[in-house]
Amino acid sequence: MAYVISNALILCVIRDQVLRIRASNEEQIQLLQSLESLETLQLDFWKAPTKVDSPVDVRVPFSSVQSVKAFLEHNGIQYNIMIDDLQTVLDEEKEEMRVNQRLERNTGTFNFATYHTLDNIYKAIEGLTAAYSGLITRQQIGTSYEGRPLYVIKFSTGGTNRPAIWLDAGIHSREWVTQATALWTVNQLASQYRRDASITALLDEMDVYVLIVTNPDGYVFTHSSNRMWRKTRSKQSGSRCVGADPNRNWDAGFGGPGTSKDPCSDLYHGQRAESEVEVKSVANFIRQHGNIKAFLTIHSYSQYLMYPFGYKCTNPADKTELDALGRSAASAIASLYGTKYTVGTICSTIYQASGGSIDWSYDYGIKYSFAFELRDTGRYGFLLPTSQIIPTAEETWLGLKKIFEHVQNNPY
Ligand code: BHK
Ligand code: ZN
Repeated sequence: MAYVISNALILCVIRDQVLRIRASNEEQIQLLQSLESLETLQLDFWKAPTKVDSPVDVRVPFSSVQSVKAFLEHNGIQYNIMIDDLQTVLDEEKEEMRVNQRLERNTGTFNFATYHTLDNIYKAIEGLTAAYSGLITRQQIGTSYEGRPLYVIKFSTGGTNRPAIWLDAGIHSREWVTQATALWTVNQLASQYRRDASITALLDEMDVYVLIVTNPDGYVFTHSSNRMWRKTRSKQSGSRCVGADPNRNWDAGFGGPGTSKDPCSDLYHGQRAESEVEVKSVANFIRQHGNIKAFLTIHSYSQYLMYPFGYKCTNPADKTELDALGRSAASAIASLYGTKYTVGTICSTIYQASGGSIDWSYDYGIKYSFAFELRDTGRYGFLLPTSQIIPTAEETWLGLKKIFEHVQNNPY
C-alpha cells in the first residue's frame, strides 16, 4: 500500500510549475532578486522582479518547488500557481500540433493556425513568394551562428529603395506566437494588396520588410531540446553556457541596467554590441538600406505596446506622437476581441532593459520604433494554445495597420 501511495505521489508531484508572485514592497522585490541570483534553484523568470505590484512569473523546476514556496511563505510574499503542471501544457501543445499537422497533410493547404518547425516556415515562405511573385521576394540578409539563412520577405510594387517599414518576430525563440503571427501577417499583407484600400496605398508608396524568424537557431532548439529557450545558440568562451540575449545585444546602452554579464543568464548581453550575428545582420541591413521609417518588433507575452526608451528612463523627443499612435493602435487591437494592451515606454511599462532593438533603431533615427508584446497576460504565457494564433494575428493586424497608415501619412 505504501508503495502505491508513494507511486501516486511521484506521479502527481514530478512537475515544474509556473508561479505568479506579487511583491508588495521594495524589500520583497529585493528578496525575489536574491532568489533570481541563486543559480542552484534554476529559476526561469518569465517576467522579472522589478516593480512593486507588477506580477512576476517564474518557472520553478520540480526540484526547487518546495523550497521556493517555503521561502515565499516565510517572507510573507503573495503568490499563486499559474501553471500547475507545465509538462501537461507542453504535452497538450505537442498534441495540438500533431492534430493540426495531420489536418494539413490531408487538406494539402498550409495551416496558419498551428505552430510549425523552422523547415516548414521556410517552405511556407517559398510558397508565398511563388504565389505572390509580383509583390514579394525573399532576400537572405545573413546567416545564423549555426549556419541557417536569415530570410527577409520584401514587399515592393516598384521604385528603388522606397521608404520602408521593418517588422521582425521571434528574436526570442520561445515566443512562438510571434513567428506564427508574423507568418500570418505576411500572407495577409500579400492578399490585401489591391483589396484593402489602405494596404494598397501603403504598398504603392512604401516597401515592407518582414523577418519572421529572427533567431532561427534558438527556434530549432525550442523544437528539439528545450521549449523554454530564449537566447541565441552561440558558444561563449570560458563558459559551459550557451547563447546571448539578442534583445540585450544592440548598441544602445549596451551592458547597462537590466542585462547580465553572466553567460549562463537569460539576460546575458553577449561579448560586445552586435556580437550575435543575428543582431549584426539586421543592424547591417537597416544601415545599408538607409530609408527605413518604422522599426517594429514582435515579442510575447504581456499585451504591451512599447516605445523607447528601455536603457534609460527618460522620455523620447517624440513621446507625445508615439504615445498617441500607440494608444490608437491599442484601441484598434481591443476593438476585435477586447484584448487590452498597455501603452508606454519600455522603462515605464516593463522594466529598465538595455541593448534592446527599438532603442537602437530610435537613436539611429527611425522615429516609429515600437515593440509589441502579444497575448496573453500569463495564463499560458509563452505556451499560448494554437486556438489563439489566428485571433492574436487578426487583432495585431489592426494595430499594425494603424501604425502603417500613420507612417505613410506622416513622412519625415
Ligand atoms: C522589449 C523591447 C525592448 C526591451 C525590452 C523588452 C521586453 C522584453 C525583453 O527583452 O526583456 C520582454 C520579453 O522578452 C518578453 O517578450
Ligand atoms: Zn521577448
